[in-house]
Amino acid sequence: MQKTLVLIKPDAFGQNHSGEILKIYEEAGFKIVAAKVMRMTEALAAKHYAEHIGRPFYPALVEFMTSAPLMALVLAGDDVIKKVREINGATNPAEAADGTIRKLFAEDKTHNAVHASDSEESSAREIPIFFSAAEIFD
Ligand code: 3AN
Repeated sequence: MQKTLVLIKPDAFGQNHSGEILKIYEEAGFKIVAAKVMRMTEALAAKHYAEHIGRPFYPALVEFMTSAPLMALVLAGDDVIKKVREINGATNPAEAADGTIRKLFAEDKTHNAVHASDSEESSAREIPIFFSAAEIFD
């Protein structure tokens, strides 16, 4: 079964939207095979967002992602990587389609409620940053 890493970011988690967000993923047919509440450190952010180090938005991104707890998840299901990206909506909430999580809960390109892996390569890289094999029940 295909797997993807999802983060319910500090904005959506702190505003108590995680229940609604989990419901959206579950109703779409995906299984939660790992979950934890945690606070991202700067070192973890540098690993997870390695491709963005040096970009103008990187400092604000790290400041936000380390500012408060988040919920990390692994979701499993058919075509879960692509489908969860569709359910999440565009990175910029102003461009996110109606009914997407970012349309519902995101404020701007930094405070955008959720993250999901964008490819099989990304999910294989990202999942072990957050979860050990023993924490994943697939
Ligand atoms: P996505 O999360 O939609 O895959 P990425 O991987 O391009 O987007 O970017 C990772 C994160 O970096 C985004 N979720 C967002 O929080 C932040 N980000 C990306 N582009 C910008 C930008 N132009 N301005 C501010 N933050 C950005």
